[in-house]
Amino acid sequence: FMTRTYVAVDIGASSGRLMLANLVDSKLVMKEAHRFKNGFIHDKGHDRWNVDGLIKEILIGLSKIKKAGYQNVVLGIDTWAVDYVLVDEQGEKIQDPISYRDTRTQGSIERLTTDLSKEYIYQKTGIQFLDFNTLYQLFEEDKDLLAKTARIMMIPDYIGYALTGKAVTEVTNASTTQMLSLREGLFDDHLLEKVNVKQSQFPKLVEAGTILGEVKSELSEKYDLPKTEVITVATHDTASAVIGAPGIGQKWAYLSSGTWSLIGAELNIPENGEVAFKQNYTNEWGAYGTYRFLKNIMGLWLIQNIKQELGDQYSFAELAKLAEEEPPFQQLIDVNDERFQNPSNMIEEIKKYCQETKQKVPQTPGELSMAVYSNLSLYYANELSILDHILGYHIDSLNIVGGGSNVELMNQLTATISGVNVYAGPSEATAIGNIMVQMITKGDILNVYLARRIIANSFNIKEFRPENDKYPEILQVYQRFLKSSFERRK
Ligand code: LFR
Repeated sequence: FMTRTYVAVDIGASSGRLMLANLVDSKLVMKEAHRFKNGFIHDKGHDRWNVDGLIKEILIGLSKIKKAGYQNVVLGIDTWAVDYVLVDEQGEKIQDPISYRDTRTQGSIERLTTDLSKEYIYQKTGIQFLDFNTLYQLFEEDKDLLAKTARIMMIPDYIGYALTGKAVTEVTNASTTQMLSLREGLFDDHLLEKVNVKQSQFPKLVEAGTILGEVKSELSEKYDLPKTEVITVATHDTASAVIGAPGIGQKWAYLSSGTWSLIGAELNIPENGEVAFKQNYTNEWGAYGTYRFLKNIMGLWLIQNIKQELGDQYSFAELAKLAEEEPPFQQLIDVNDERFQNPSNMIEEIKKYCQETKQKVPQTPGELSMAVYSNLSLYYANELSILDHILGYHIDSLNIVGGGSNVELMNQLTATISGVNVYAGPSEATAIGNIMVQMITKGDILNVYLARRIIANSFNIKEFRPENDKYPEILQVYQRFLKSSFERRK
């Protein structure tokens, strides 16, 4: 028995892909149909995404799928969060969207919260304070452009609109704007007013797992596409990744490891109390009424930049191999320090950081990679203990998904330092979660619980157990270090 064919369009900050999927005898079978690069470019004073280019790549991918013999597909789109496209009365994009890494929002949190307290915003929204949240981006937006704006569309919603002509605002991604009210489930008027936008500028809110519509016939004809039905999935990539995590263990946490590392737990009720606020945990909305209680960690962004600055002479796998030849924990780095968000040169920034903190300066590609991997692992282990503290129970396993789950060195270090079993894989969890929501919407799978069982049975998930007493004390040392680092940052 084989189901119909599904396509996941999954676009991250550094690359995008179209994955083809079927259920064959209750196993999920996936293959890549098309892959392309993504990245922001500096244009007209800002770092911007080439969203038209991304749409073009999707159309190219779909026409390849048709050529491979598929006449009929279902499709879902997910991308990174917080960024948006301004659309005018005629339904045209006003400008290329500005990237969340653009410097325009530096200091915006402070500026916006002079008369609206952080506590108030957190109580309302339950969303972590990141200076790139849509709230602060809109606060810094060009007022003339906003006045011309008929609709504000989040990136994946805009792509869906460009393909089908239908506009919606999907909630998992909308929650990352930091403008949705937890209590009402709608955009909060007070916050909208603060940034000069109106409820009516957002297309209607929909849950993940709703049918959007068919790809426009003019596009189908021009690009020779299969008949394509678009479903609004969990359009925030991290929300899709959480659905795509197999959920192994009793009290499991996930780590979606890509450009960002998102670590946290899936909750049925939001946790926006004082400790969560102080620890800057977020309650992003998940599919099917869940909350993604998590924290953003700078993630493989550090390695992606190092790789690029080394002229791409090493692959990620080669960098991991070189790192393995170096001893871990040669220096402690607060990987979430803002200075690593968009430095002009990552390698130099890391070296400077080590000089300023009077630590050994990593020099070779292996030393630099090990510095990043070992500090990311430490940061993960630290967050697991914070999660235990906030949630009031012990997390007993960590499901690492995404590209970073291929780095065995980090999986093992994380297990050893945290004392928790790590289950690594699938690395394509985001595309898988995207597909699963489509399959549930079309009735090929009953619910998320079964979807996760199918995922666990379809992919090779590796277990990493803690190696006892290998690095005694290192986590405590790191915790003290982070504490003093936070104090410095304040
Ligand atoms: C990961 C991610 C994170 C979000 C960041 C910016 O790709 O979506 O969840 O905080 O990108 O949008």
